[in-house]
Amino acid sequence: MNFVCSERNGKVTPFGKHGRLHVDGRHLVDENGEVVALHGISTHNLNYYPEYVNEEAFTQFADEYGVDIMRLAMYTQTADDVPGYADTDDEGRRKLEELMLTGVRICASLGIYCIVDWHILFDYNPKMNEDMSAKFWNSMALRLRDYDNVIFEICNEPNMNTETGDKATWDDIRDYAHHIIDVIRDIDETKVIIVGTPIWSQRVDDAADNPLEYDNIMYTLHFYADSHKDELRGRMKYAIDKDLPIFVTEFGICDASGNGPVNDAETDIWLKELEANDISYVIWNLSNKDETSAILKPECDKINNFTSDDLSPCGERMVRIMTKFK
Ligand code: IDC
Repeated sequence: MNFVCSERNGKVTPFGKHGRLHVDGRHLVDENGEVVALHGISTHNLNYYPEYVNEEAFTQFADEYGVDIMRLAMYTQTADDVPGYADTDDEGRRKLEELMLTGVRICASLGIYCIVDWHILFDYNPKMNEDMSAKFWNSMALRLRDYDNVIFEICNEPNMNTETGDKATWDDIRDYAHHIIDVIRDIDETKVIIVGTPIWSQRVDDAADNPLEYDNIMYTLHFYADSHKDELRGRMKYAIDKDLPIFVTEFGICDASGNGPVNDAETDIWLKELEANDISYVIWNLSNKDETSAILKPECDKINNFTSDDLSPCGERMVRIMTKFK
């Protein structure tokens, strides 16, 4: 069974056009064997901003902006004083799973794709919450078996403990990925699974040197245009030359804090390279937080039916980027 809508209001949806996706060589490929690149928006922390997961908002993103993928970012540990999946209680976890499912169902009804994101950040090594992760992915794999529009992202950004300098290595991530991919594939063999890379998902070169042995796997690259430039693009090129399938599940047009100045020139260079290489990308973030990367102005308290007046400079840029693909 498949619960994803192929036609809406007399129009073929992105899912209707592409169907279930798989990975071939370094590309994401559709049911007709055509290479696909998806473009969309990431939520901020779902635990923090659950209200933006609503049908009207996602419908506007799909219909007006031409977004064909939404990323549902669920933090795994406390951030901004809001508990994550791993450090809340059972009731908190139940609610987060329901919210995730609501987001997936909305995307399915719109016929767009969506990423379920296990958003590690302060838990810098994915092994820190590995048991909880296995529990979450077992549940998601079971509950989302009939949703062919879903992609699983199993560890947002492995990184480092800035106090001790202890880093999550590619070997740690590989080890974790083997465990979690097996948990998922025991239930569902079809989902594309995206694996984070070391140093805030910037070391795609490490993954390219020693990729996982499974099919249908992609690797995360994240960039923030005002912080990450030629050096990171060099690592991307290295990985592309080694045929590594890359997915940019998060990028910012500002600096790596999610704040700071907008860097249009570097954003242009990045997006041109991604497009030339058919790499999918998703912009950070859907919220009205008082920070550059939020697509809504801080004074916008609406949760849908946004007008151009509600959009921040990042939101305006997002609309220009997304509507190109409409
Ligand atoms: C940032 C948010 C900010 C929040 C912070 C901690 O923009 O509001 O206070 O996280 O939760 C990432 C992360 C992403 C970050 C983003 C900007 O994946 O969670 O969001 N960023 O710092 N990697 C590089 C940058």
